[in-house]
Amino acid sequence: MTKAIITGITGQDGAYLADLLLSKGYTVYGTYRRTSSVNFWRIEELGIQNHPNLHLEEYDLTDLSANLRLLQTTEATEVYNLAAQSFVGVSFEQPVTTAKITGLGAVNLLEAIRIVNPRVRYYQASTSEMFGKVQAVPQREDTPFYPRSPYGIAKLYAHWMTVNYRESYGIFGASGILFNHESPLRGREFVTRKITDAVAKIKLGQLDVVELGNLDAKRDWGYAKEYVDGMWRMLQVDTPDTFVLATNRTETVRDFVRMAFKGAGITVDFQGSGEHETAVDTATGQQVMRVNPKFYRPAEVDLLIGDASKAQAVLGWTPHTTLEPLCQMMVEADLRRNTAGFSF
Ligand code: NDP
Ligand code: GDR
Repeated sequence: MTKAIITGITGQDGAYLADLLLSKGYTVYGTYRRTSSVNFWRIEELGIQNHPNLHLEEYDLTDLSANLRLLQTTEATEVYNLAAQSFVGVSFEQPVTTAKITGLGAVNLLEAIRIVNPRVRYYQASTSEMFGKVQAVPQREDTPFYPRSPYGIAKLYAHWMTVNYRESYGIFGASGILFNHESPLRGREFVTRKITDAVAKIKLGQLDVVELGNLDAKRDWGYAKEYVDGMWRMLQVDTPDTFVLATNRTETVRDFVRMAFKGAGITVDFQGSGEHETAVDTATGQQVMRVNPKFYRPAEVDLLIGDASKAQAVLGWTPHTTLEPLCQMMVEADLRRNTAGFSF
């Protein structure tokens, strides 16, 4: 029975990956942080919180001794490093914390692997944010990086450390450059879930209007459940490498707003521009979305669209869920939750 560590099991990808590995017969050690109110709602929604092969380990990525102990006590042979301060917006407010967790944290884990068991296979959760101010369209593994946020810069450091441990010590370090991936388990601070949750509340009469930032940003949005399968595949091949996972389609935040309202049976019209842009329900004339510049970022990533043909050729990985059904799935989940009177 293969033993795997997933750092960040309380996050979106950690929950889906745990579900996948358990279904493959793995023993999973999922890490969570000691906080005053630990939240396991995602693994509860997936129904795996009491799975006999799932072990929850209290842990912090920034503590080297915790990483050493985790490697020693679990004797895991696969490590998926998903833990991070992953919100780009917050990284501008907390650049040092982001660097410590998202950047240096990965090195703690790589060092623990080097010391405890260099044969462990390591997955680093890299990101399309490393492309930042994009140098080519679409972005591939060989596209030059130009990160535009403290988060993107911290992730680029962790990415290169993974490559360096691969080249210096022969450690099996795989780096997945994943483009945005969403799901009903997405955190509400990220734009897609912020929108679908607000749309559900507006539909149910619990909210009047949602405020957003830059509507012109373009993202390549896929389905998280399919992306964690790509992570697993990266650790099953003979040679560690770097792979892009993406859908090769890009849409604006504005398009996603329109799609989400449509999913709840509301047609919207966009009016005005820039910080005065609004969206109005065509049936009622009510304003349901407006721009608030407080959600603008000091530096923005304008356009992301990825080319995953290397992952397709080497890993046999392809995305299947397109944005419309993904958005619909998220709207319906948020309608259900808000009807029941709760939403995480
Ligand atoms: P989430 O923000 O949902 O989850 C992040 C996880 O990291 C949470 O479990 C969080 O715990 C944990 N964490 C944060 N700080 C620490 C710490 N100091 N020690 C231990 N654990 C910590 O992210 P996603 O699931 O969306 O993403 C997973 C990974 O993939 C992240 O590294 C992200 O940066 C990266 N990524 C995500 C993409 C996406 O579109 N989702 C795209 C590309 C990369 P807690 O619940 O306690 O906060
Ligand atoms: P991103 O995701 O920054 O791409 O990082 P996010 O959903 O936060 O932003 C996407 C785009 O939407 C614009 N935007 C808003 N964003 C948020 N959060 N809230 C708003 O109100 C809002 N209005 C407009 C943003 O400016 C941005 O252009 C995600 C994270 O999961 C990272 O961890 C991951 O590495 C990348 O995706 C790939």
